Amino acid sequence: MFSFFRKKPPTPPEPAPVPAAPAPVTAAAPVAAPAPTPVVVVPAPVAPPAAEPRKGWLDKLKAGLRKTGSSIATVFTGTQIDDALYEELETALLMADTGVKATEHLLADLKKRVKDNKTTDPAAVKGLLAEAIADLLTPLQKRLVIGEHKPTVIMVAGVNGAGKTTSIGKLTRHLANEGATVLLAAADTFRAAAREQLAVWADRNTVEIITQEGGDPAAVSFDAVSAGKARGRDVVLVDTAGRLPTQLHLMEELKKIKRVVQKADGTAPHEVLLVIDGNTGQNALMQVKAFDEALGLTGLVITKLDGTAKGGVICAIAREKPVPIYFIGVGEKLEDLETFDAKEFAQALLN
Ligand SMILES: Nc1nc2c(ncn2[C@@H]2O[C@H](COP(=O)(O)OP(=O)(O)OP(=O)(O)O)[C@@H](O)[C@H]2O)c(=O)[nH]1
Ligand SMILES: [Mg+2]
Repeated sequence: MFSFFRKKPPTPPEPAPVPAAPAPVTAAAPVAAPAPTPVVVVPAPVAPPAAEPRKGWLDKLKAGLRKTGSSIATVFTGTQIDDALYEELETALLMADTGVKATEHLLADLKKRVKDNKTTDPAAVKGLLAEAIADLLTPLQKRLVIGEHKPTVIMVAGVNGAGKTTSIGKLTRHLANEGATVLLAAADTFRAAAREQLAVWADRNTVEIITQEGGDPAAVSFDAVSAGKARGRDVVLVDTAGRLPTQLHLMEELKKIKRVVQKADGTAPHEVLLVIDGNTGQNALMQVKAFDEALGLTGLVITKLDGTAKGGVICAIAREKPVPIYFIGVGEKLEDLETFDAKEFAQALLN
């Protein structure tokens, strides 16, 4: 069983039919009075999507991580479990961006498992390693919850090109498909294309975008959260411009967005997500630490694990800065965003 996100409590459906779709993009800043947009809110269906899409997605993840998998697999092709095997494994894990601390942890854990199981066959050690990795990653496995607050305000940050807007687009479509009304704040006011990029993903009936070309990102976010509250939307997603943690003035701007969102809704933001390009290697851990210090992260989205990403950095995050991973991206299509499953990921990493 699998659900993309959890929704609670479900909103009772309105019987009114949806009329012809209005223009998908609402440029409204500052926000006017609550718009009587006739939107039918359907409770999230409990039934999970068919297993097939997830299988296709898993195949992409496995293909992306194959290089890591095959270099780790060669470690277990010998006939003995000895120091040389552990040394080779240490190298393979470090090369996969696992980092020193997580690698040390995994080796110690693995040795214990080998001893406890009285394992003598190197091939069986690979299975034990998969279990050790899955156990390390399990604390990161968490579902995004929608519906505890109305709207649930989700702020999204990350370095340039990490995949923020694409991931927001995919998430928006998933939410809209399940009947949630979504309001997007295009707080990336630097690029005119950012709004159009979001609009492409927007579902005609259930998604609106608040934007202001060249405006202040914090003001746009404030307007969006106010509008989300006034219009009774389920989710407000705030897309921010990419920035490096070393660009201190831009990090200050992010903090300001968060403060201003809080002003619009005392309980918001309910989620602060960091989007990380899976190819970033060990630098990903630094990004988690820096953005967490500035914003207090509640979750991560790891993208581009379909490319040349090595995947081990997720173990480093689990060991050194455990922030839940809500979603993983393995491509540019809607179905290429999926929930994170520790066991599945461990197996994909060692396939
Ligand atoms: N292969 C692959 N490409 C991705 C994935 N996610 C995003 N991309 C691509 O990465 C590029 C950057 O994505 P954006 O969503 O624009 O990134 P962003 O973080 O919003 O970028 P800025 O707003 O400029 O900081 C685009 O070409 C996306 O199609 C993924 O999971 N896999
Ligand atoms: Mg963007």
